[in-house]
Amino acid sequence: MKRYCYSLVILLVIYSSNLFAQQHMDTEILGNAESVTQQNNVLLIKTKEAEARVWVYSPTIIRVSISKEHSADSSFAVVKDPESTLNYKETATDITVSTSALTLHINKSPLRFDFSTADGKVLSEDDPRFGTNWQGTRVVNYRKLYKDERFIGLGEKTGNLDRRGSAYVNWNTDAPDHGPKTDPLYETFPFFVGLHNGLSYGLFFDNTHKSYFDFGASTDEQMSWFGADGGDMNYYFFGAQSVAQIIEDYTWLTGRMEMPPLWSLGYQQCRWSYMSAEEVLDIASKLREDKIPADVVYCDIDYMDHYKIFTWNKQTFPDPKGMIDKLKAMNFHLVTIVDPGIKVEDGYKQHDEGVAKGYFATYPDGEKYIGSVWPGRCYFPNFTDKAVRDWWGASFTALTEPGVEGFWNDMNEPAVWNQSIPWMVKFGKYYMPEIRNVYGMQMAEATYLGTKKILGNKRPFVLTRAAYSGTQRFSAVWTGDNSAYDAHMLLGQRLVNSLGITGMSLVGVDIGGFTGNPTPELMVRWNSLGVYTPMFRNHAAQGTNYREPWRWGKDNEAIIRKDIEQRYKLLPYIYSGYYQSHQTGLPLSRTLAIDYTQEDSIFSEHFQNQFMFGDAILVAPVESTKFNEDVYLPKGEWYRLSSGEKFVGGRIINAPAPLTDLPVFIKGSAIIPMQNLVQSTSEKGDGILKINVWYGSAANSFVYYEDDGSSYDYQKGVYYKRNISFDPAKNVISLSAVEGSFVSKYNKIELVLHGFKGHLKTFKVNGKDTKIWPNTGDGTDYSLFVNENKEIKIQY
Ligand code: NBV
Repeated sequence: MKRYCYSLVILLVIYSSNLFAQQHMDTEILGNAESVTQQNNVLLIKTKEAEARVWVYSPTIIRVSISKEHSADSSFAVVKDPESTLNYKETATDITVSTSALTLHINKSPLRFDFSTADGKVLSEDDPRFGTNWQGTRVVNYRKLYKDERFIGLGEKTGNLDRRGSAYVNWNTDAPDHGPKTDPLYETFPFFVGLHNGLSYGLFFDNTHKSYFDFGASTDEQMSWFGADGGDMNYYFFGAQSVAQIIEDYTWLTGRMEMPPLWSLGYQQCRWSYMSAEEVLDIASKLREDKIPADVVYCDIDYMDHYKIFTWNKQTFPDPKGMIDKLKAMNFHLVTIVDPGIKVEDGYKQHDEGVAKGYFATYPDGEKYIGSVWPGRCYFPNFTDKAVRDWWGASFTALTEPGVEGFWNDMNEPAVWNQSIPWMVKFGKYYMPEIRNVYGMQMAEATYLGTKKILGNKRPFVLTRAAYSGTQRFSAVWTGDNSAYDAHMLLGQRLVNSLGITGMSLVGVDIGGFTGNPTPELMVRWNSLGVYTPMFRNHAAQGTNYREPWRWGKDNEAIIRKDIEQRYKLLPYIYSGYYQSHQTGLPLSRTLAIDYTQEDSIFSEHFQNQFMFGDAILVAPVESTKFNEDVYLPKGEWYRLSSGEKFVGGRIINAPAPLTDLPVFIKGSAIIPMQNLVQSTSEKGDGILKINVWYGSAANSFVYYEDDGSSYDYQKGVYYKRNISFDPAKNVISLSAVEGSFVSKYNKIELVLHGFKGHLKTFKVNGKDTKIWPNTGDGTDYSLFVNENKEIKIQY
């Protein structure tokens, strides 16, 4: 018996140690370079275990991809091929790849990749001990962490602007009730910018699997690391020496937004849900009646028949075209929601077609995967397949025929009730873990390209909740289900600013907070911040108090109205800002880390929410319970927009911040085109474009851009563009000759000068003495009209 017991114990020990051996994963190292060859534009470096490939995309972008088994080289994010020639030198110990801007130094034994500027300043290096290695399918890259290194980026991530000491996971997640620290949220942007020693670099880890970024959070400050559950160590390294230029390079690689429809930049009124056509029309009429400028109303899920996508509820929305025609007559555009889940129901068009064509996600044995969402049991389209995207895109006729022009993609993480989709579920050739992070982006692509095709030459507006790098090519994003409290308002601003670093310019938050009920003060304050939010949408959850501007009493409504009016006055500037995003990728809302990277104060917790709205407007968000606020003004000259008071920057000021006056500052030498009030973007207005210039000691210029705001004709040269410049050294303001064939909707240009007191002498337009009149009694603001498409030179 005793012997029997002993052998049982021994057997158990052997069994459990086997179990351990099965569970234990060794760390596999990358090893040493054994062969180095060039194949066309790729440098191939083989080790015993793996292969590293190096491409030069441009003088400032080098790609490294390390894999044990490189599969087909495809990317959901990247739209460019390498455009520069590969230049490298090899010695017994090293390989050096160089461009005019960047040097990649590769150590052969062990294989390590270190980047520096062309003149030898170290930008970022592998951790010499660990570099890239694997644990099972998990691949990780360990990097040196510099003492003063800061990190910004990763898109929709909570926490501080400076991500040093924090760790994040990318795994697109429906995150209702998230707080200022929740991670992950809905979107994946595996791109960050590192800053140290006055230098900058960017790194885009193009891997769609669940991924991890650790900026010194867990490593006793020894190193930073990033990695993923599967796929390759495939990254693009950006070596430009400014954050703006790195963003430009990142969006060159992953694409830029097209010009958005002008109407989508106006005020948008939403709610889950306006329950009937009558209610939608009432909301629109009331906005007009109360003279709240607005352009958009939304239909959330309740417009559908049992939540079936591409249907209308016949009882509550009996005549969608009739309703939309009435909205159009009031200058409104309608946006409707669509979710990815297709109800399992025989006889429902999208169900029957999708089943017949095999367009839905399946278990490995081919059985269709079913998850429950709004409509009940649902199938999920495989948006990674072009045929499925085309089919999905073509289905939008059900919405476009009655006149819908905006398409809101929700629940596309994808979200299913109380469950996560099993790992074995297949979307075509991809298993769920590889595809989850791009599912929403692929849905947005299908929606954008499909509706663009149906609408002909009209720009659709697409808004998505889930996203991956490159989504800017197809869609706007919003930050999901936020909450009605102050810290969430500030968090939202950081999310918007951070999304800007990762190429997303058209970004919104639910103004007022989706869940919970804002106090009147919070509503007013958040609305005033909404003026300076790229997408300006008021939205609220089912069961919450109504949020429309008139629900807050006459006095508050008056403040809300005045703020929304300011948004409409700024539209010429805002639209030109989107032209910048379209051309260079620079976002409309910019963390101060873009323009004022080297000023330490901007990273402090107190000032990290401040941002530039376009080139020239600095906004300091303030909680609704505070009526003055410390604001850090970066180096330079600033004017408080509301009072004209001038400040010298590089210091903290205490700014009065009543609910009627969010602290907004204009940069000295700013050039800001504005218009007089209109009630919607469809209104013609009084035809006056007001070019505002604030006096400053530095020369400045601004590209004013205009087109029809609704078609793609701008891509054929039908736009109106001119460069406006201000040169205080020569006392000259000039407007270049108009470029492009579009006829501006403004037939008069009014030049409005601010803060020019003591700087004005004679006044000549193209050499001729011209009349100028004061706008204010104190001799600081002046106006004059100039009307010519040719170059205009104003000497003052
Ligand atoms: O469609 C209803 C809501 C929508 O209003 C919200 O903006 C989304 O983020 N949607 C989520 C589904 C609600 C699930 C509780």
